[in-house]
Amino acid sequence: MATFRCVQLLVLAVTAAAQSTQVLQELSNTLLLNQLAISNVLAERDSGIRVMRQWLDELQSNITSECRRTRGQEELDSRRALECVRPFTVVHDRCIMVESKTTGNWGDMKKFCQQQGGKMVKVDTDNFMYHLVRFLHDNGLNVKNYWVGGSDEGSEGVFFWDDGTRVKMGTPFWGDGTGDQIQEPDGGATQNCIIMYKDDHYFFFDLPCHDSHGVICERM
Ligand SMILES: [Ca+2]
Ligand SMILES: [Ca+2]
Repeated sequence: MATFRCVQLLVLAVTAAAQSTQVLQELSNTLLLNQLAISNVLAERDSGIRVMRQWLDELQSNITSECRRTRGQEELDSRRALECVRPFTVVHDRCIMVESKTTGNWGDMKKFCQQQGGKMVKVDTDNFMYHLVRFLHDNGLNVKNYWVGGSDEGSEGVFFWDDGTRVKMGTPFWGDGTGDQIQEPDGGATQNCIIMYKDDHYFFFDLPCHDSHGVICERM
């Protein structure tokens, strides 16, 4: 009887031990799963942080280069403003003087610009031309025609600026007449000097160089 009781107790102990082992195994599995989940979360977090860091680096780099560009432009503007003193004034990064009171032929007005420490203006981009014409209107200077620094004197039909570069032809620089709709330049050998012509929105016209008009000068 005593032996049977011992066997019973042994069976119970073994069963209890087996149950404990299973519980431990289940706990271990749960722990492993949790570790895996945490690892995934950490990996995702690290990946997110990496992306954020890259994004912040790019943002910082963009801000730095934009600051440099703005600072450079401001320095250029203020240097230009310091250099560009009366009677000249800054028009779209160029140093300009518009003379509407003194008038003369193309050669006389070329000398006039030199006496002011500049030379006749070179209008070589449509952007600058737009701002120059706007400047004339904004400052009540749209009352005269103005000589500019281009001519085809000595090279009929081929216009050059003072510095030897070719004058761009066609639109948007040249006008097309005020009544005849003929594309300028149209004067052949009788018209060799370029003017910004008031009655055609200040587009270029070739006119006789001995005519008397105002001038736009530029300080380089
Ligand atoms: Ca000509
Ligand atoms: Ca003409």
